[in-house]
Amino acid sequence: MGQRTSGVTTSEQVPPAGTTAAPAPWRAGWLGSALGGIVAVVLTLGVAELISTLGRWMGLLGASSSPFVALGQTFIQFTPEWLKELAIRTFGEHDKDALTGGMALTLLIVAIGIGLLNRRSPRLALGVTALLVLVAGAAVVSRPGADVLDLLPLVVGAIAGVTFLILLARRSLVRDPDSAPLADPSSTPSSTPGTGRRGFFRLVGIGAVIGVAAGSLARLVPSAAEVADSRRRISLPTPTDDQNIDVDALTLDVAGLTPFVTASSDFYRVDTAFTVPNLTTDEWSLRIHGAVDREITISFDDLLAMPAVQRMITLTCVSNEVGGKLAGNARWLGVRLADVLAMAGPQDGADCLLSTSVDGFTVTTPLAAVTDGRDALLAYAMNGEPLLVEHGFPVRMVVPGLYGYVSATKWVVDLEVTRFADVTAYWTERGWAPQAPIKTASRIDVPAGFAQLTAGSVAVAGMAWAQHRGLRAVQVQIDDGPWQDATLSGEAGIDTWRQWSYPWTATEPGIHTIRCRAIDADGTVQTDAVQGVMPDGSTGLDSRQVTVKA
Ligand SMILES: Nc1nc2c(c(=O)[nH]1)N[C@H]1C(S)=C(S)[C@@H](COP(=O)(O)O)O[C@H]1N2
Ligand SMILES: [Mo]
Repeated sequence: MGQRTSGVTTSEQVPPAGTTAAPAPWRAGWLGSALGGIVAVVLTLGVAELISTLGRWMGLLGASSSPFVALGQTFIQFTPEWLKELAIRTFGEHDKDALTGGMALTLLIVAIGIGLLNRRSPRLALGVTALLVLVAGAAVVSRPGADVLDLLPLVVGAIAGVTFLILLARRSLVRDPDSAPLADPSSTPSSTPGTGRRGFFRLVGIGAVIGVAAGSLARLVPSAAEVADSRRRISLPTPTDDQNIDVDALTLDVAGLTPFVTASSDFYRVDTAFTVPNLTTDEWSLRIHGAVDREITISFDDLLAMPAVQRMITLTCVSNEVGGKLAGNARWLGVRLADVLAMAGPQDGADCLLSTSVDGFTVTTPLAAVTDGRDALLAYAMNGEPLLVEHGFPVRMVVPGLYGYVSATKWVVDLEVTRFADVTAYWTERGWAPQAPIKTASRIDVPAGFAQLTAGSVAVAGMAWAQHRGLRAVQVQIDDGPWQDATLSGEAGIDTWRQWSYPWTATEPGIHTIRCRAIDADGTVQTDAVQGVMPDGSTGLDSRQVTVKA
């Protein structure tokens, strides 16, 4: 055996006896080996953490699929009560940090141990590693609610770590009496590129970078589990100002008609988010700046502490075709946008509110629409529950009377008071109109197109809206007959849609066309001029062709 010096400074060593002809093989020192072990563990846990985060984010894995979390929880579970109490007494609120620190220290010692073993006997190092992976795996699957799939992050992480250890051992080739050679002894390892001292430390560097990058990436993306937890923990304030709408009293009873209130899970969804932003209430804050007297930033708790307002408001997408389904009605609970803006003090000359979501989507809204007294809200709840993540959790904008792309910013984190002359927004940059009030619309829900009907009484029914103007009437026309008034459901307010129904006595067999149109509260009749959705919303009348059987 050649003389071993310790430390990373070791470079060339005396060749082991019996290999005199070959160039001197290099062998890592104690420090280098320990470092290798640490990097192997960092790599294993970093990769596992990233996969666990991605898996939870996609809803495929549970919280315990993170080996670190599973180990910590298992540790807590097996800690005797007296030790737990001691920890809480000693560290107080920081008892979890103390646990994390303790675990990190334990892992560090284990990592150094594996690194040193890998120097002397790679086989033994792999054996010990396998044992540790088994322990971690047992911790993962024994967590309540865990299943076998939750092992995936650990398994992939362990494969990365073990591969790393094997490669590392090959970089410090030495014929060791305790372990079989890992490479062909007749080769000249230290002269092969990628072996020897340089190769060893390059590999350690690469492993460290991958491990740390994977771990940080996992930290950057708060997992869906965390957001779900944040959502569960919210206790919603009781509205100080509520419309107290009796939904049943407003609802028409016609089979197949769209419900007056849209269930949150059925609400149409339109956004540019490939994956929904995951933002916890702790991470959320709203900055209000631009042409204001004082720039402010408010937290989620600040928002909850403000007077809470609950309003029924119907949202509509500009991309809704005539007769389309891109509209939904919900109870929104939140704070008046005007109240929040007033805290910052918008200055004269501004006419635009530029809002930005956490994923960079932008919206320009007329400042007047937010301050003219209508129920423009910063909403944090929908139908009595915190917003669903897809619908903007934790906070979104809702402005009655404007299409979503100019008003309804989800995951909103920034409000800038500005001028339309100075800014553009995501969709207005792509040719859609900067000013886009919702157009008066009506649609037929029943009967379905091309329905085969039995002669007699036929229920024709549907939805109509003219947000922030209100509806006066909905009318129905059969073929080229006169326009007849339909029955309107009760009115929750001028910002919500209404159901309508018309009892048609279908006597003549054959094909018939049913049309509908709405008249807004100003008396303006919905236009029959056909226009596509671009640039500011579709127009035209909805119609259905049906057959009355003989
Ligand atoms: N952050 C963000 N907010 C957004 C959008 C978006 O793409 N990103 N789309 C807007 C559009 S076009 C509409 S119609 C509404 C739809 O809201 P909903 O998905 O809750 O129904 O959200 C608006 N808010
Ligand atoms: Mo939209």
